[in-house]
Amino acid sequence: MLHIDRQGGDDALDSDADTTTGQTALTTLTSGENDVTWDGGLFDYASLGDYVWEDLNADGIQDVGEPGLANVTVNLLDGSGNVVDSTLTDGLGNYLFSDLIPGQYEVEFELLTGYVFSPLNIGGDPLLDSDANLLTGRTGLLTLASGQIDLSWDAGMTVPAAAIPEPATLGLLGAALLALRKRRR
Ligand SMILES: [Ca+2]
Ligand SMILES: [Ca+2]
Ligand SMILES: [Ca+2]
Ligand SMILES: [Ca+2]
Repeated sequence: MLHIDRQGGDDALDSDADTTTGQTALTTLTSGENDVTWDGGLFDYASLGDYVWEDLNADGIQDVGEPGLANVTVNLLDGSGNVVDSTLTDGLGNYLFSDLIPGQYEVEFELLTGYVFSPLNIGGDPLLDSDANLLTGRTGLLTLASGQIDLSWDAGMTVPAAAIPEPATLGLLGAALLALRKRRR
């Protein structure tokens, strides 16, 4: 029989029974233990982060002097594309999802108003590049191993050059140029 739950509405809580099982197991551990049993095996929780920055020169690389961006919404998706957690970058542009069961995830960065994403996967260093798809803001599926702390999932945002001149200013400038041309004829 179909059951439609109209209460709660928190997909993150009800979408993954395995997650619930894993977290229930954790509550039975004595303090100091970090391994939990899941699907018959042992694992350590994994973490995922960690940075959104303003890519001032729009080259897709985290350069010295480029600041972090605060209050950027970062969503954590499971391997099926469901949002399982969400957070904001702190004052330094950092974010972190911790206590994660090893497996497949995807990170989704929400673009700040007036910005575009930096070009992704530029240069050879995954710790210094941007990983957000220019259209979706998503990293693509990534895999976390047991105990892994992967801080290589970052996003650069930049104010597009074309957006810097005010349209109204351009209009006035255009009108002035037209007037000049007419006077010269
Ligand atoms: Ca840069
Ligand atoms: Ca990358
Ligand atoms: Ca990266
Ligand atoms: Ca990083």
